[in-house]
Amino acid sequence: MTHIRAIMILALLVCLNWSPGSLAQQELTTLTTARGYRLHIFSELRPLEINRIHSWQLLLTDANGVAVNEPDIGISGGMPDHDHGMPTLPRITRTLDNGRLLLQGVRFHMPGNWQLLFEIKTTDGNDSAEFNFTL
Ligand SMILES: [Cu+2]
Repeated sequence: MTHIRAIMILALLVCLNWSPGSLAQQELTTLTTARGYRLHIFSELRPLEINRIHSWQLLLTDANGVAVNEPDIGISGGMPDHDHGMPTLPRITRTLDNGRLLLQGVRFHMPGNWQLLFEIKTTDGNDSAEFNFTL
């Protein structure tokens, strides 16, 4: 009986895509609108804090979980409820040894609902993704 319960819990965790690593690294993901690619966000600041400038790492993977080669990603965003943008202009500055893109200059200057927009160009065409969160 306990075995069955353990297997059920394990199956549930697999369904939720849970792993100790992703939790510790605070990986956040969102799907792209056109191709359903997954954009993984790894924040170097965790939990996120108000007014702390920091970097994110981005990784784009296809439906098979394979990293998409050399995507060009532009970032914009702001607070839709307040009708203002971001206080900084975060930009991807380089590709890291682990294949992730380094996004520098991330800062959120007030609590509330934030929306980030990613314009994505790959060899497969143009795509986009939206990432919403509350601080
Ligand atoms: Cu605001």
